[in-house]
Amino acid sequence: MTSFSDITGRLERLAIEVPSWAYGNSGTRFKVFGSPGTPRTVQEKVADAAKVHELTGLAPTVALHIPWDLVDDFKELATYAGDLGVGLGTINSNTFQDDDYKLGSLTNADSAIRAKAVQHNLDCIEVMGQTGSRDLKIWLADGTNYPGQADMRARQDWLAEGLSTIYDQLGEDQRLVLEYKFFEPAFYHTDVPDWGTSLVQCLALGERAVVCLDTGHHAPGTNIEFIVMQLLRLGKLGSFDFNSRFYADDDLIVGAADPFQLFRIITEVVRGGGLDDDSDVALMLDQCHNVEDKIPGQIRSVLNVQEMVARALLLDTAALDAARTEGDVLAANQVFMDAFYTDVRADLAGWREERGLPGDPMAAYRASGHQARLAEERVGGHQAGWN
Ligand code: AOS
Ligand code: ZN
Ligand code: ZN
Repeated sequence: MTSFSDITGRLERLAIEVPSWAYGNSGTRFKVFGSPGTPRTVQEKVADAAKVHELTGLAPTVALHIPWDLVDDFKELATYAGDLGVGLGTINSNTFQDDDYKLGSLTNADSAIRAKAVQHNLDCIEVMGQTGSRDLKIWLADGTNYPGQADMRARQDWLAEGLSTIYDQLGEDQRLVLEYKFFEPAFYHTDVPDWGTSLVQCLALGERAVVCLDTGHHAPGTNIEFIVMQLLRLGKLGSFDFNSRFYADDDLIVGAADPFQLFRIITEVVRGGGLDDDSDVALMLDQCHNVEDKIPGQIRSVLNVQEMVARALLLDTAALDAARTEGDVLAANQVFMDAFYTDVRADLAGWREERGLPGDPMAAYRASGHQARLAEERVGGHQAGWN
């Protein structure tokens, strides 16, 4: 039987990358509700991310989105981040907001637009050289809204061609992480809609091309933990974009909609070695905090992941294996559910305090008055743009 003290070593190494855009005003196509204290600059986003890490010890790196987070000097930004106790992480390219990309970017029928999208990703690789980032994450909004609108097969070939040009420019220690999404903003077909497409495109590129699994990017009812298992088994799970959803890609706080699904996903991550010392699976958040304050929203998120990791690490794998071997269905399910229902909150709080962290980071943030200070200092933050 595993006890909490048996798992603290692995908990200690848990690192969840936060996205810069989670700290900006975001929203839906219906409305972006600004909130006081919202960052107005990349530096302020990094400072907010550093506050999350300061109170939780869980979020040592910040993912950037280019061009949203463009600065004149990324080395200076990396130094600024380092002074605050965090590093710059994944670089997310953006070929979904330029008017040229209305009919696609890497899959556009116009070779000049495809070349422009490739160049943007090459520019992101330049940024990676300055930030020291390992991962270039590519998510494409590419797709169509109507049957007949485009040649889906030609688009796969163009995609492969563009990704190959990008991949060839990566450094030996860098990776191309290809994210899939089953729909939105395109509604008839998406050019990287599922893990199979991302996988085959990555296999064609090479060993440093891996899949990003965004937990909000599947049709309702999908067994996401099966995909996690399969990609880990193939050595092709590069990273997660954690969030939660009730309907589509809602980008809500991870674990808020379905903590049991998060637990099931994490158990497969643990089973597949994704939390081992030598694992290069990146755990990242990809969320928007439209109606809640962003820093506490991110604190809640990383705590939710930490809690499910603790529960998954407490899974009695010996008892589970024995029940499975005996074909004892109910016993195996009970062992699994016992781990899920284990309340680890008090143990986690005590362990945090032993390490000089607040036992309850959410309460600590609330009591700090930090949000009110930001609202006062960041005049105009309320209207700060999308990112
Ligand atoms: C879009 O739905 C994807 O999840 C992207 O990973 C991400 O949201 C985008 O790059 C930032 O908005
Ligand atoms: Zn994502
Ligand atoms: Zn998404």
